[in-house]
Amino acid sequence: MSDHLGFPPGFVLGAATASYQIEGAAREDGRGPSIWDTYSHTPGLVANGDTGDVACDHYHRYREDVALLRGLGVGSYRFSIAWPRIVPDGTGPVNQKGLDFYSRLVDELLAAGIEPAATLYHWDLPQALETPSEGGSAAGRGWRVRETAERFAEYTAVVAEHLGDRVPRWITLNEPWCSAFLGYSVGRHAPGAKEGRGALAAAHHLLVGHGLAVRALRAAGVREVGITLNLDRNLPATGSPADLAAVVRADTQHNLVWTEPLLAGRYPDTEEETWGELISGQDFRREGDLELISQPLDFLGVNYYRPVVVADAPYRESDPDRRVATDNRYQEVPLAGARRTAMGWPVAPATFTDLLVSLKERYGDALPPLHITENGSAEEDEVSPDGAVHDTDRVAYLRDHLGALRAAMDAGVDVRGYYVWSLLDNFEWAFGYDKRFGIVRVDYDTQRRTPKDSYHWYRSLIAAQRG
Ligand code: IFM
Repeated sequence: MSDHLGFPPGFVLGAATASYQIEGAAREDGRGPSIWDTYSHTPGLVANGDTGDVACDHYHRYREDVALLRGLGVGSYRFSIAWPRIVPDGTGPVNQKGLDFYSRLVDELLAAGIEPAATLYHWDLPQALETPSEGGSAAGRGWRVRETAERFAEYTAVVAEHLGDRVPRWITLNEPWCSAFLGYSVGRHAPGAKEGRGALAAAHHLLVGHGLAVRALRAAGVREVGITLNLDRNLPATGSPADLAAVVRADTQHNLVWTEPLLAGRYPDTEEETWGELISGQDFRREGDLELISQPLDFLGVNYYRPVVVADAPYRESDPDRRVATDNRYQEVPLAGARRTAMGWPVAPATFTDLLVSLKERYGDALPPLHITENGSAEEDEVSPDGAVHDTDRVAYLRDHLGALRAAMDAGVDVRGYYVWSLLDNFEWAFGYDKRFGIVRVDYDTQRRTPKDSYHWYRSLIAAQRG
């Protein structure tokens, strides 16, 4: 059942996870609380009241999980580091036990012949940076304030000093769109705020934090530095001028707000959109910020799952705070004829090729090499009487998206690696444990891991690629 897509030699085939989604051990070995602990423990915010307290218990079972990675044959494993394990209060004393955990994980990976790829921020902000703890030295207010970006750089420097010699690939932020807009505008992610302007400030401070972290990583002499964005391929619902304009709004808020400052050193300003105006002149902008944000990168991480079909929606100009809210800018409608995953997301692999090619067309030589840092699907998995999980839809999804990636490379896009999301079923944020993205099933009652058919398929693909 193997496919051979003929990726160039050295192309990385990997798998990805993130700290809060798999680690558990939320109150162990000095880890401080994060905004996701607070959010998930607030009744009504996460499906079934699920939390990351135990998750996949990876903190204790990391050796077993690295053995699964070794069995898979991946060249690289992307994991994230929980900031509150390293600096429990967001600023101040460093927790050696937290550093030791990641050090053990990295050594285990290296011993298995797997390159570690570390993400520094996959959404688990120390709670003290959102709301200061009594007697603590953090100012609070999360990414709304610049201080959080500065604390992020300090934490980055600590981690880089301890792991920089053994971890070759570093990702500063994962999907800052989610942190800024789901976290501070829509309220569907921690810290659950619903503020227009708060989201704008958060977006800018996340980018400043990225820039400061790049500097810290360079100072530590690490090999490769990048950032991961979740970029959308937005399609118009109809050819009407209103829907086409809505696509521009969607592209601007979802993609260009990040790619323009990072790759072109400016905020977007299109005929339809006024982000430059929204952001410039705000008191949180400082001279030199765009130079800091647009420092050269070794790679750009792209997470891709699905296209978004965009229809015009009433655009209420009256309330400036609501101008940045996603639901005030366009409306998503179903993609006719497409299968939907368990997330309700349409499956349309060719749009992956189109997104990657469009990035190359827009940025040309200013586009760094790409790593696909996440791609995968949640499916309604069932355990068969034989104990196996025959996840044929996920296999098809992965095969078709890897094919679409290959097509983009054939069209001239420089892509260096691909990480499947995810190695394990895990805590899918506001959806709790209901949505399963893993190529390995996790039974949350027993913590038993069962490789699904997709794991076996991916292993064959990797073996074929290695020749
Ligand atoms: O599970 C998430 C991950 O944390 C970030 N990217 C999207 C995935 C699936 O929703």
